[in-house]
Amino acid sequence: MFKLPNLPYDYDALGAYISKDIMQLHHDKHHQTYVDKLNAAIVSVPELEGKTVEELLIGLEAVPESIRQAVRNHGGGHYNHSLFWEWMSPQGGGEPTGALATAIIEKYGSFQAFVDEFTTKSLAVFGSGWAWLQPNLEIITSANQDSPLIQGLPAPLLGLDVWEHAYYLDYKNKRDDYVKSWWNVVNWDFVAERYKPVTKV
Ligand code: MN3
Repeated sequence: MFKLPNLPYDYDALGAYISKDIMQLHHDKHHQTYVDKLNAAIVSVPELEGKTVEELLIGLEAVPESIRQAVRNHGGGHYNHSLFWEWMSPQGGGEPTGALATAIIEKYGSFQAFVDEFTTKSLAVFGSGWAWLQPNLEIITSANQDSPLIQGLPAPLLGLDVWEHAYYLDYKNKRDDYVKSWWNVVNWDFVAERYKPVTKV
C-alpha cells in the first residue's frame, strides 16, 4: 500500500510564499486523495502489488486498462507531489551552484533567462498541469497529473505544480504571482542531487 509521505518541514515553514493553509490542504487533502485512490485501484489488480509508483508509471501501458487511467492520474499525483514537497524548502531560493549552475547558464545564457523561460512555460499551461526541468535541461509541461515518466522520459530534476489548488487560497487567479513567489523556496540542493547522475560519465 502506498503511504502519504510526511512534509519535510512544518506546514507554515514556507512563510509568506506559500501559506500554512495551502500546505495543509495540498498535502493532507489533495495528496492524501491521490494516495487513497491509487491504493483503491491497485487493490483490484493483485499482480501489481509490490510495484513502486515509478515502475507503475514507466510501465503504464502494461497496467490493465480497467485501472490504467486511475494509475495515470493518482499514481502520477502521488509521484509528482512526493517530489514537489522536496523541491521546496524554507532554506530554498537563490540560485543553484556547481555543475548544475554551469550547465543551466551554458544552455540558457543566464540563470535569469532560464527562470524567465520556465516561468513563461508554467504560465502557458492551460488549466491544470505541471512544468518540468528535465535532465537534458529542456523545459516541458504536462496536463493534469501526467508525469514525464509515462512519456518514456527520464525523471524530472524539478517540477512546478500549477493546478489552482496549489495557489488559489493565497494568490486567487494570479498564477504569475504564485510562480514569481515560488522561486524563493526552490530547493536547489535537492535539484543538484538529482542532476548528479547526469554528469557522471
Ligand atoms: Mn497539487
